[in-house]
Amino acid sequence: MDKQKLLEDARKVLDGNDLGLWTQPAPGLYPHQWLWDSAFIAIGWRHIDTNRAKEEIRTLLRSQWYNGMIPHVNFSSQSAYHAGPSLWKANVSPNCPPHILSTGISQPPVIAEAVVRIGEKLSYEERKEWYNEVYPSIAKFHEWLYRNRDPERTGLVVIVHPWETGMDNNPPWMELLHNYVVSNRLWLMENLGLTKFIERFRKDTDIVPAEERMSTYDLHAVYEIAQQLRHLKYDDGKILKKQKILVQDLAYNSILIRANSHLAAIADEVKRPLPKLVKRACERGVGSLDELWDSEAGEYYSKDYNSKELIKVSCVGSFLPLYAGGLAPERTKILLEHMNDPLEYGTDYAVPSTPVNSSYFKPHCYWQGPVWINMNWLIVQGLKQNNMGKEADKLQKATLELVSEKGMNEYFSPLDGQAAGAPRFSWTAALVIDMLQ
Ligand code: 9WN
Repeated sequence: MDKQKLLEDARKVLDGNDLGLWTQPAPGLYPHQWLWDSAFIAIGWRHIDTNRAKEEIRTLLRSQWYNGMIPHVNFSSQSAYHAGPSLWKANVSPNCPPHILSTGISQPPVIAEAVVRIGEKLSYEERKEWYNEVYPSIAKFHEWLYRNRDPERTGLVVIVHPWETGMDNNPPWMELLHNYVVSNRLWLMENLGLTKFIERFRKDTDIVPAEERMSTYDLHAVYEIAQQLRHLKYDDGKILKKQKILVQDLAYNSILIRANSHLAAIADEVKRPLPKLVKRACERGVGSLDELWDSEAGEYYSKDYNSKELIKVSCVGSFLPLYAGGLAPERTKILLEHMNDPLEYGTDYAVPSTPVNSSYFKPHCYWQGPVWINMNWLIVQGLKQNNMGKEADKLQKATLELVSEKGMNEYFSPLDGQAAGAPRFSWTAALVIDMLQ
């Protein structure tokens, strides 16, 4: 692997997608600012220019709603996108500031991680200034999550839309989606055989082949859920009472638990109090995930908030408790066995987003099989913090080799490494830069 060339290629992708105050994830397909993309992207930018990395986060924080929510997409008005402002009409919510054009949902809270990583590159004084600047918004965001999305104070927040997970068509969510009739319109579309016809009007498949994206049925189900949330004016209280598809999502909560530790470290450095609910979440730490552990399967799962049942369908999110914090060594060992088992996640190119023995597995289809570089990055951090340094190094090296061989794509087949999705994908480039340092 030619590390210098890889670094230069990654740098070119970031430069090419840089729009000054923020970075588009991929030209054409994703022309706006996404929450977790920008956090990962800032983790790359910090090695090139810390001011530019800060700007990425500042732009994101400027899209914050009055109630603390940071939206999953911050729209730049001009560019066409398949699920743009007219789907969301976010200003039906009194919480959406009038100058903001955004979606009405959020995405995994990787922001505190990015803020701390940028902080590592600054002098003590600069870091304090940086932390003082961003702390109030991030604390407000985490507080919103616990106040509005965990009203029963279970320690696990509820996710209300598959796009909030960032892993759009991941199997546990699709399992729920297929078990409920999302709407009559969708039922008719499927049963009158209209799906094929409707497929012609998709915008995303003009750019990426249809077999690498969500199915038309699933995509329309996802649009329908967005419309249902819009009708409820994005009021979390009403959403948690009325919606059928609500999940205490494993990956989301794992990321949030790690983010809380970062937030606590920031608060400590700038001598500010943590919001009470966040402090409580910090005390619970990875222990909150215990109720998602299924000892029989030796696996963590997401939970259906309405039925209170675990959704016993595996996806790459199963490994994110490693990222959340220090797990009991027996659990880490069991998770690694799943990761290395050739019948599950032990593919030639690691780590697949869905295990090969799952009925959902499709090697090129989005979050139902392909390897994603952000997932590998999160798992590498998780392995490191669980004293699995050798395994972390191995996965990091394999990840860099994969991108070096196949390109800066959005995702890759776990069977033969074939590149798929959008080319010149920003977080692939940013996290490659980070791993190369
Ligand atoms: C919907 C931008 C985003 C990522 C998500 C990824 C994909 C959007 C889409 O692109 O989702 O949010 O249009 O398919 O699944 O993780 O943040 O890169």
